[in-house]
Amino acid sequence: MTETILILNGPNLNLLGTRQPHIYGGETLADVEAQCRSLAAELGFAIDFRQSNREYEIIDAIHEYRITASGIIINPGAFTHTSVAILDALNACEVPVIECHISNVHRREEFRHYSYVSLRADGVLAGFGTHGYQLAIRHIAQLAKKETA
Ligand code: CA2
Repeated sequence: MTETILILNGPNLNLLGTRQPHIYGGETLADVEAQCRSLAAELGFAIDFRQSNREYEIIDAIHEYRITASGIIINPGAFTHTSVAILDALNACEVPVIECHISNVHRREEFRHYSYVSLRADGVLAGFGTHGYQLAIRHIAQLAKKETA
Protein backbone atom coordinates (compact mmCIF):
# COMPACT_ATOMS: atom_id res chain seq x y z
CA MET A 1 0.00 0.00 0.00
CA THR A 2 1.30 3.50 -0.83
CA GLU A 3 2.34 5.49 2.21
CA THR A 4 0.57 8.81 2.62
CA ILE A 5 1.89 12.18 3.76
CA LEU A 6 -0.76 14.54 5.09
CA ILE A 7 -0.22 18.21 4.15
CA LEU A 8 -2.43 20.55 6.11
CA ASN A 9 -2.92 24.25 5.50
CA GLY A 10 -4.69 26.57 7.88
CA PRO A 11 -6.79 29.71 7.60
CA ASN A 12 -6.47 32.13 4.69
CA LEU A 13 -3.93 30.01 2.84
CA ASN A 14 -6.62 29.45 0.19
CA LEU A 15 -5.84 33.07 -0.79
CA LEU A 16 -2.20 32.31 -1.57
CA GLY A 17 -1.08 33.96 -4.80
CA THR A 18 -3.88 36.52 -4.78
CA ARG A 19 -2.48 39.09 -2.28
CA GLN A 20 0.73 40.01 -0.44
CA PRO A 21 3.11 38.39 -2.98
CA HIS A 22 6.02 40.26 -1.34
CA ILE A 23 5.44 38.08 1.75
CA TYR A 24 4.05 34.81 0.38
CA GLY A 25 5.15 34.77 -3.27
CA GLY A 26 3.03 34.52 -6.39
CA GLU A 27 2.09 30.85 -6.42
CA THR A 28 -1.42 29.70 -5.61
CA LEU A 29 -2.19 26.89 -3.20
CA ALA A 30 -3.19 24.78 -6.22
CA ASP A 31 0.35 25.34 -7.62
CA VAL A 32 1.84 24.23 -4.30
CA GLU A 33 -0.39 21.17 -4.25
CA ALA A 34 0.66 20.21 -7.80
CA GLN A 35 4.36 20.56 -6.90
CA CYS A 36 3.89 18.49 -3.73
CA ARG A 37 1.99 15.80 -5.62
CA SER A 38 4.65 15.53 -8.27
CA LEU A 39 7.57 15.34 -5.80
CA ALA A 40 5.74 12.87 -3.54
CA ALA A 41 4.98 10.60 -6.52
CA GLU A 42 8.63 10.74 -7.56
CA LEU A 43 9.61 9.63 -4.04
CA GLY A 44 6.96 6.90 -3.93
CA PHE A 45 4.42 8.58 -1.64
CA ALA A 46 0.81 9.65 -1.94
CA ILE A 47 -0.29 12.92 -0.42
CA ASP A 48 -3.52 14.12 1.07
CA PHE A 49 -3.38 17.91 0.62
CA ARG A 50 -5.97 19.94 2.54
CA GLN A 51 -6.76 23.52 3.49
CA SER A 52 -9.31 24.68 6.02
CA ASN A 53 -10.31 27.92 7.65
CA ARG A 54 -11.91 25.92 10.49
CA GLU A 55 -9.84 24.83 13.49
CA TYR A 56 -11.94 21.69 14.09
CA GLU A 57 -11.39 20.45 10.52
CA ILE A 58 -7.65 20.71 11.00
CA ILE A 59 -7.94 18.81 14.30
CA ASP A 60 -10.13 16.12 12.69
CA ALA A 61 -7.61 15.65 9.86
CA ILE A 62 -4.78 15.25 12.40
CA HIS A 63 -6.86 12.61 14.25
CA GLU A 64 -7.56 10.80 10.98
CA TYR A 65 -3.86 10.46 10.19
CA ARG A 66 -2.23 10.51 13.63
CA ILE A 67 -1.11 6.88 13.40
CA THR A 68 -1.33 5.94 9.73
CA ALA A 69 0.48 8.75 7.88
CA SER A 70 4.18 8.64 7.05
CA GLY A 71 4.25 12.15 8.39
CA ILE A 72 2.26 15.33 8.75
CA ILE A 73 3.34 18.64 7.24
CA ILE A 74 1.36 21.48 8.73
CA ASN A 75 1.23 25.17 7.96
CA PRO A 76 -1.29 26.14 10.63
CA GLY A 77 -1.50 29.76 9.43
CA ALA A 78 -2.46 32.12 12.24
CA PHE A 79 -3.58 29.14 14.39
CA THR A 80 0.17 28.60 14.88
CA HIS A 81 0.20 31.45 17.35
CA THR A 82 -3.11 30.77 19.11
CA SER A 83 -4.18 27.14 19.08
CA VAL A 84 -3.62 24.93 22.10
CA ALA A 85 -6.26 22.63 20.56
CA ILE A 86 -4.11 21.96 17.47
CA LEU A 87 -1.10 21.42 19.73
CA ASP A 88 -3.10 18.87 21.77
CA ALA A 89 -4.12 17.04 18.59
CA LEU A 90 -0.50 16.94 17.39
CA ASN A 91 0.63 15.70 20.80
CA ALA A 92 -1.58 12.66 20.20
CA CYS A 93 0.30 11.91 16.94
CA GLU A 94 2.66 9.00 16.62
CA VAL A 95 4.12 10.13 13.29
CA PRO A 96 6.70 12.80 12.39
CA VAL A 97 5.32 16.35 12.34
CA ILE A 98 6.93 19.17 10.35
CA GLU A 99 5.75 22.75 10.85
CA CYS A 100 6.15 24.73 7.66
CA HIS A 101 5.77 28.50 7.24
CA ILE A 102 6.16 30.22 3.91
CA SER A 103 7.43 33.45 5.44
CA ASN A 104 10.16 33.89 8.04
CA VAL A 105 7.86 34.47 10.99
CA HIS A 106 10.83 35.54 13.15
CA ARG A 107 11.47 38.56 10.94
CA ARG A 108 7.84 39.68 11.25
CA GLU A 109 5.58 41.03 14.02
CA GLU A 110 6.35 39.83 17.51
CA PHE A 111 3.03 37.96 17.86
CA ARG A 112 4.20 35.65 15.05
CA HIS A 113 7.36 34.66 16.94
CA TYR A 114 5.59 32.28 19.30
CA SER A 115 4.30 28.93 18.02
CA TYR A 116 2.26 26.46 20.07
CA VAL A 117 2.80 23.93 17.28
CA SER A 118 6.60 24.12 17.65
CA LEU A 119 6.23 22.52 21.10
CA ARG A 120 5.40 19.26 19.24
CA ALA A 121 6.95 19.66 15.80
CA ASP A 122 9.96 17.47 15.02
CA GLY A 123 11.20 20.14 12.63
CA VAL A 124 10.27 23.71 11.73
CA LEU A 125 10.74 25.45 8.38
CA ALA A 126 10.18 29.18 7.98
CA GLY A 127 11.19 31.61 5.26
CA PHE A 128 11.86 29.10 2.47
CA GLY A 129 8.79 30.25 0.58
CA THR A 130 6.62 27.49 -0.83
CA HIS A 131 9.80 25.46 -1.40
CA GLY A 132 9.58 24.66 2.33
CA TYR A 133 6.83 22.14 1.54
CA GLN A 134 9.20 20.28 -0.82
CA LEU A 135 11.94 20.26 1.80
CA ALA A 136 9.49 18.86 4.34
CA ILE A 137 8.34 16.10 1.95
CA ARG A 138 11.96 15.10 1.26
CA HIS A 139 12.66 14.95 5.00
CA ILE A 140 9.65 12.74 5.73
CA ALA A 141 10.56 10.46 2.81
CA GLN A 142 14.08 10.16 4.20
CA LEU A 143 12.78 9.28 7.67
CA ALA A 144 10.40 6.66 6.24
CA LYS A 145 13.23 5.11 4.22
CA LYS A 146 15.45 4.88 7.33
CA GLU A 147 12.64 3.22 9.23
CA THR A 148 12.26 0.44 6.65
CA ALA A 149 16.03 -0.01 6.10
O1 CA2 B 1 4.30 32.23 6.74
C1 CA2 B 1 3.36 31.43 6.85
O2 CA2 B 1 3.23 30.44 6.16
C2 CA2 B 1 2.24 31.74 7.87
O3 CA2 B 1 1.86 30.50 8.46
C3 CA2 B 1 1.09 32.33 7.08
C4 CA2 B 1 -0.07 32.82 7.94
C5 CA2 B 1 0.43 33.71 9.07
O4 CA2 B 1 -0.64 34.03 9.94
C6 CA2 B 1 1.54 33.05 9.87
O5 CA2 B 1 1.99 33.95 10.86
C7 CA2 B 1 2.70 32.68 8.97
C8 CA2 B 1 -1.07 33.61 7.10
C9 CA2 B 1 -1.61 32.89 5.93
C10 CA2 B 1 -2.38 33.87 5.09
O6 CA2 B 1 -2.00 33.65 3.75
C11 CA2 B 1 -2.36 34.56 2.82
C12 CA2 B 1 -1.68 34.51 1.63
C13 CA2 B 1 -1.95 35.40 0.63
C14 CA2 B 1 -2.96 36.34 0.82
C15 CA2 B 1 -3.63 36.40 2.00
C16 CA2 B 1 -3.35 35.49 2.99
